[in-house]
Amino acid sequence: MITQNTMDNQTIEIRKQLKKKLDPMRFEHTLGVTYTCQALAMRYGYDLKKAELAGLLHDCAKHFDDDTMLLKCLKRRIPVTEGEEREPSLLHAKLGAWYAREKYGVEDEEILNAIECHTTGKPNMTLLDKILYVADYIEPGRYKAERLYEMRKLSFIDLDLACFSIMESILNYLESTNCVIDPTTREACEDMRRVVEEKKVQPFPPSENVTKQQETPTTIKKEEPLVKSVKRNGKTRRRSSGREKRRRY
Ligand code: DGI
Ligand code: FE
Ligand code: FE
Repeated sequence: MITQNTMDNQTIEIRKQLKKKLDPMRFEHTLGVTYTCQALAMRYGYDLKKAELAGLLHDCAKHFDDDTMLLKCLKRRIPVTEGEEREPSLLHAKLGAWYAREKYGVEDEEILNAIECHTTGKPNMTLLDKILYVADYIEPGRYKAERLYEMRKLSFIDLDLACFSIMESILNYLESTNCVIDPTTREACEDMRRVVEEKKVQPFPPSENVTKQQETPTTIKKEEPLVKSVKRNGKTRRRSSGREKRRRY
């Protein structure tokens, strides 16, 4: 069932709490992600209330420093992977899901899972996982993310393709730096590549598409190539995005 009444007491209370805990920029980002989650939920036929809660709470543990996050995870027996131990900032997603359940009273597993995987993604992402992952990248307050204009437009045309393109672009960036890459970040990207490739091989005819939640790439008229190529020494190569700026605000 699609819930329409989203601005209820729970939402108002969560907003109040988050406004106190998060710094003003993070709070604004949170609201941006929330509205974008709801817009994508409208586009792809998902529950607006659940999309709202996922957006509101996705960064609710972002204000802790690395050591505090590690300690909190150990104390609460939240499993920490080797990648997370080396890059504890990734833990804000897992810890956020814990806070969403224990402190903000969210019981819905779909919402908690979406919060938990919002930074790295994961294989077999659900519709809400993808909505949150994409919204986090394209929300209106972002301005440093790579190919934002293109990604914002694509997100409302083909969510899978947008999700894959964002993952690929983040992975390219991470590979261009010396930072630790969690295996889940790579696995998520490879899985979305497979999903996008499979849709290309087995497209639904547009007439059968009306009941589907997402359009297939074959029904889309693209104005720009998604993967930009450059010619060098007579050979066509993919343009490296690794040198472009990391998304920060
Ligand atoms: O919390 P936000 O800043 O809104 O965004 P986020 O939760 O997506 O996480 C911030 C960064 O984490 C983002 O720039 C991409 C990065 N990231 C994703 N996977 C990995 C990663 N960073 C490292 N070091 N390793 C990863 O595997
Ligand atoms: Fe985050
Ligand atoms: Fe975020």
